[in-house]
Amino acid sequence: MKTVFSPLHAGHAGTMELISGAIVPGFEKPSRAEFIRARVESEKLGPILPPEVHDLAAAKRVHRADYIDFLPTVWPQWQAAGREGSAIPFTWPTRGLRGDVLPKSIDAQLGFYSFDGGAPFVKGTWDAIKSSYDVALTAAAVVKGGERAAFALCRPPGHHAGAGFMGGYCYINNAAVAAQWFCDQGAGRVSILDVDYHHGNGTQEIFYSRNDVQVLNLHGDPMVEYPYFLGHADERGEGPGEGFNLNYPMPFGTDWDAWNANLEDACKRLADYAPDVVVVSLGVDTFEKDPISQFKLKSADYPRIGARIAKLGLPTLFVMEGGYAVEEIGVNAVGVLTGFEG
Ligand code: Q9C
Ligand code: ZN
Repeated sequence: MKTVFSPLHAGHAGTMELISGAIVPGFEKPSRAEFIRARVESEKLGPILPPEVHDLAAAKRVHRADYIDFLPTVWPQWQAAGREGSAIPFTWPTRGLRGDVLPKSIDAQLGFYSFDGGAPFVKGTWDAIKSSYDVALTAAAVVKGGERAAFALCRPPGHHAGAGFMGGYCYINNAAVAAQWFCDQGAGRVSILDVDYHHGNGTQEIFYSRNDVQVLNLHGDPMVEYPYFLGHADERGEGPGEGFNLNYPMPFGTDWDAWNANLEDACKRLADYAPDVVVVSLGVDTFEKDPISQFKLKSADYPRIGARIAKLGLPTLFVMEGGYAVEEIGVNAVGVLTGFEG
C-alpha cells in the first residue's frame, strides 16, 4: 500500500492546550506522524510519496468558503496584534450572543470559527493544515487510479472540523474532503467509517442531510466524553440523509470484544449500503495506553480491524486522525494497514 506524507506537518509544533484545568504541551505533536512514518518504513508497507499541491476548491466543497479563507490569515493577524505563543480562542458566540456578525478582532474571529480552544495556531500551522489536505487528496487519487487502498498520513487530523469551524486538533476535515472528492469524481455512494476514539462531529455535520455519503462512527459516549455535544445513537441523519448516519457510542473501559461487536454491525450496515469506496477515519486513540482516552484496545487488535475492513472487498482510503500514545502509535496505525493487506 502506498503512503502519502508531507514533512510540512512538522511546522505545527510547540502548541499548548488547556486540559483538566492545566495548560500543558499539546498532545497532538509532530512525533506522532514521525513514529507512524518510521513504522511504515520498517514494516515495508510500501512506497512513501509526497503530496501533489492542490488549490482550495476541494476544501470549499465541504467547508464554508469564508472559513477556509480565514485559516491562512490567523497567524499573520496574530502577529499583527503583537502576540506570541499559540493563537487560541477564549470566547464563543454561544446561545444568547450574536453569531451573525464577524468582529474585526483576531480573538473574536478565532471564537467565531471554532467550537473549542483545542485547535491552536503557531507559525507553521497553516502550511501543515494545507499539507495534510494535499496528502488526503493525493492519496484519494491513488485509490481513484485503481489501487485497492492508500494511506493518507495526515497531520493535523480533521474529523472534528465542521463546515465552518475548527476544534479538537482539527482544521480542515481531510476525510470529508476526500469523500466529497470521490463523489465529484463520479462515485454514487461513499461510506466514511470513523474508528477514532472521539466522535467525528465535523464529519457528521457535513453529511448529515445527505444519502450519497454514509457516515458510521464508533466512539466514546458523548454523555461522558469529548466532544460531548454530538454523537448520540439517536442522531440518524435528517431529510434525505435519514438513516445514513449511524453512531455507536460506547462506555469508558470498552474492550475489544464489545468494540468489535459494534465494528461488525457497522461493517454489515456499510456492506448493505454497497458504496463505491470507503474512507476510514483512522484514529488509534482507542488504545489502552492512550493518555487522553478510556478504551482498552491492545496492539494485537489493530490488525484485526484492518482485516475486517479488507473483508468488505472495497477500494479503501485510510485517513489518519487521532492517537496520542506516541511510542505505540506507529505499531497500532500501521497494524491496521498490514492487517488489511493480510
Ligand atoms: N479529557 C482527535 O483525536 N481534548 N481529537 C479532550 C478530554 C480534545 C481529540 C480532553 C481531544 C481532541 C482528532
Ligand atoms: Zn480522537
